[in-house]
Amino acid sequence: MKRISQEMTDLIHRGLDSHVRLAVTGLSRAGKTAFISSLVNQLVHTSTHDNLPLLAAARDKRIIGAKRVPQSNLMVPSFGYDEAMSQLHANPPHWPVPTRDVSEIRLAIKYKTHSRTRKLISKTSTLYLDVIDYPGEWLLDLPLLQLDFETWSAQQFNALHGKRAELAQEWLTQLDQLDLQQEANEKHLAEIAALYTDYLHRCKEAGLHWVQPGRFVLPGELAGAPVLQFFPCRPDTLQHKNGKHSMLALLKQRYEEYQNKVVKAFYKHHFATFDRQIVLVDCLSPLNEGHESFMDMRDALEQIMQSFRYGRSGMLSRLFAPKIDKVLFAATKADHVTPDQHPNMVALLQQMIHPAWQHTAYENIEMSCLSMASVRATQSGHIETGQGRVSAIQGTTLQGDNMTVYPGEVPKRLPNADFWHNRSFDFTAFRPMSGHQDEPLKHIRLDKALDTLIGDKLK
Ligand SMILES: Nc1nc2c(ncn2[C@@H]2O[C@H](COP(=O)(O)OP(=O)(O)OP(=O)(O)O)[C@@H](O)[C@H]2O)c(=O)[nH]1
Ligand SMILES: [Mg+2]
Repeated sequence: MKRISQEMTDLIHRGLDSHVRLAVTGLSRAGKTAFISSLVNQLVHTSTHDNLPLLAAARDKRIIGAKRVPQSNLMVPSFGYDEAMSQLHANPPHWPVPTRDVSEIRLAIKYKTHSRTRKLISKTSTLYLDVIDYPGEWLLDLPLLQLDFETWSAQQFNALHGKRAELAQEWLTQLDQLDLQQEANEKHLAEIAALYTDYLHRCKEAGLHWVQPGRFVLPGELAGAPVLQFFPCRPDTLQHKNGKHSMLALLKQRYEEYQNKVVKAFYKHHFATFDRQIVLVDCLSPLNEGHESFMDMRDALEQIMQSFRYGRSGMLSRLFAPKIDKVLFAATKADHVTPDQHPNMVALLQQMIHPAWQHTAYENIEMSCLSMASVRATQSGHIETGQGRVSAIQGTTLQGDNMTVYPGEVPKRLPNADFWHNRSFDFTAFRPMSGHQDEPLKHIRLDKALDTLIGDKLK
């Protein structure tokens, strides 16, 4: 009898425990690794520190403790939390190294429940939180599923103007010497594909983030695989009839393989398992870089948003049945600017995503925006100048110099090209602030992000 009742209690407990898969994405350098490291670090410290006042469960002292537990999906690499923390706690502290692939980490958060019904059975529950890190570039590939090779090629060539046209020169020279009707030669194809991949990398270095196929710049485990060896062709060279074994036939075959084995596989095995999503956006770097880079970031964001537009009848829904019901867009690295500029950061981010957001039906998905800093690198305060007191931030540059600066105003509307002519905005990269290992990392509004993303699961 005792055994049965123990089994019953276990069963009820399991029924009460919940599980959330929180996906974290953003274009490269958006701040994903810093965010996940800080999220884990904050949650494991919250039972002993008042570090998350904007997360209701933490503020009400209902979180009993959080710890890392083995992840459920054994086929995905583990998120490098210990490595990231040892870099952030080094002397001097430095930022974690760039990551290139999907990874995940699992936390068990034990909390005192609020809910009357839950309380009747047990006073405590556990939320299992899986946090998954994946490159935002992979979401740029979704539109490929609806484009055949010819249409995709035409789109890529349409986009070849401005900086892109310059950066593509080497690849184009080789492409123009290629006879698409000749018999397929894998080695030759690999060489031109390498030049195309170089071009995409150069776009990213120049601050242009809309690159397709997204896996070419962040291949993860597919680096060097033939499925990543193809490229778009000039539309006027695609009209000829081609043989079954021609270069063109092989290119098309690889493109289709990429659609099926890479893009679809990601949506099916990863994306469709996510419950909640945070998209990190670094709006400040494109402000530093210029108009073209800024507009490009906006386009890339619009493309990323298409992945959340699945509704009940969309193509994605039919294929993979995704279940994300909340998406939070977060403007990261807010500690780069003075606090009075934070509302402008949010307004700017909202304007970047609003057109796409308003003109399409995001059925049953809640979306919101905020600004935050996962790991603070600066302190804010005031300095006295000839004109009076002005707000400023203070930090240590990557070279080790202490600096107090006023980085400028963040425009609250989408800036036009003139903004960059009278450059009024410039920010410096700082080292993360040093802190003791026993103390949680310093952040700005990471707790607000957590409350939006998982607050309802901690009731
Ligand atoms: N000041 C400040 N800088 C940040 C913060 N988060 C990230 N950064 C800066 O942004 C850089 C990139 O952050 P990561 O967390 O590595 O970004 P990521 O999205 O994981 O980048 P990839 O792994 O390359 O895709 C860091 O090296 C820092 O310089 C933050 O909260 N504050
Ligand atoms: Mg990373």
